[in-house]
Amino acid sequence: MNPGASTTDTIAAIATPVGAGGIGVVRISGPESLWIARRLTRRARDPKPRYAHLARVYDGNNELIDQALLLFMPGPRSYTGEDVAELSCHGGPVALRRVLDSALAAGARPAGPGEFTLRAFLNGRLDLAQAEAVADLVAAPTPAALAVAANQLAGRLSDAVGDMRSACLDLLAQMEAEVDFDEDEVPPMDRALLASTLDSLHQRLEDALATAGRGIMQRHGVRVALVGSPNVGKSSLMNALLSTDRAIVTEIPGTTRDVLEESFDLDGVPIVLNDTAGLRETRDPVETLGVERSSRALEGADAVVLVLDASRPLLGNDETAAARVRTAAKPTIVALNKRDLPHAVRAADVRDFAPNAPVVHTAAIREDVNELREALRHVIGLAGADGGLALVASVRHQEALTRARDELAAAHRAVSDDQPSDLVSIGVRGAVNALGEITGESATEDLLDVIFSKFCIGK
Ligand SMILES: Nc1nc2c(ncn2[C@@H]2O[C@H](COP(=O)(O)OP(=O)(O)OP(=O)(O)O)[C@@H](O)[C@H]2O)c(=O)[nH]1
Ligand SMILES: [Mg+2]
Repeated sequence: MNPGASTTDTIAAIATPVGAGGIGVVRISGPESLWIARRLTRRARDPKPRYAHLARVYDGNNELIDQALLLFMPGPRSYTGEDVAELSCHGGPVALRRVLDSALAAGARPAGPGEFTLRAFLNGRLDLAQAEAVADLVAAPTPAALAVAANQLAGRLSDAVGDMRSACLDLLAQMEAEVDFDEDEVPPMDRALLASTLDSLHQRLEDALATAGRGIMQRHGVRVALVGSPNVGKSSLMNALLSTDRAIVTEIPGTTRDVLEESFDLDGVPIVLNDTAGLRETRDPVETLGVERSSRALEGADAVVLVLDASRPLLGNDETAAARVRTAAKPTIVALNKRDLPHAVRAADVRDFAPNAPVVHTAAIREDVNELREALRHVIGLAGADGGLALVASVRHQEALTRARDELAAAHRAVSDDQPSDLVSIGVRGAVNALGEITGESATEDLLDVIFSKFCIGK
């Protein structure tokens, strides 16, 4: 897909997921879409705009393919801003493929990933942050992530960014007038007022950025690996956290051979749990492979739970597992499991296992994992965080806002150092550009390519 491509051609795609479904939609957008839709449905007259017409759909050889609802939405008041025709067919993959092929034979070309939404952006129907929200909405892993995406699509982030950008543009206009005209034509800006305006913009950026950590976690999830020596209860803890019997549990050490992965929702943040094979020296070739995979899971994790069996004295394998966890240097929680049994290990005994890591007590067998949940909230920064809806939920937006904030800080320093307005304006212009990357005013073709290539086809 080339974001710079003209939007004068007509694109078509199956907009619903692959497989059989109640309904499957073929979407067509561009100047030829009305003509193509009429051709496919053999309609003598134009369909009424935004009206569902029952229609038979034929291929190029006049063979009946399906019966569908035809919906025609003329531009510019359509999703893409162009003429859009949608055929809601019976959702069988063969029928849909044939309807699409017929649209292509009639002159459309296959749409690239995200190309409908790209056109919506290029035609000014959505700004870039809203276009990204479309993909996030589709992919939202939890209700909290969905709420952030829905609000972003509704323009919550765009409005905030747009406000800050236009405040910066106002400042720039005043400063440029000051540089271009004599003092008697344009009086110089009040420096104290300029400094306080920059201050308040800086604060608004800080406030937005303060929501980014939580927002990004809600969008991507947090990967947590359960590691430890064999038989300590890693798989049982996984099951307890998920409240299911996902992992096989037996009293035989070395039960888990492969890394298991499953998600659960912790305060709206998707936690991707990895249960791993117990770490120990072994000659069993299958177990050896499992232990290697455990190490990779440890490396790939955002946080680690080091699981120990508190009902028996610590063993060499526990020390080895702890050493690996220390080397991985990830945020860590130590779980002393099997607290329902008489304990042989206390929190003080394992202080050196993972210095500074919180130590919690669990009894996976009784689903007693509240302390672990609470420690997870703290370790990933959920505890104490403002539970409100995050404004910022992507690393791209976080980076652009950070740049805008730093540019404004530079502008503020220039004011404090009594620098002339043209030097102050460099930082303000930098902030305008950084903010415009979020909403798209200053987005390059390469950036658009990166963003839209992540979309699914048909969106
Ligand atoms: N009493 C008690 N037993 C537990 C607890 N958690 C796990 N167990 C028992 O400990 C044994 C091992 O549990 P698993 O969950 O398979 O341990 P694991 O760490 O996944 O073991 P590997 O996969 O072999 O590394 C099983 O017999 C469990 O029933 C607990 O909290 N209390
Ligand atoms: Mg296991």
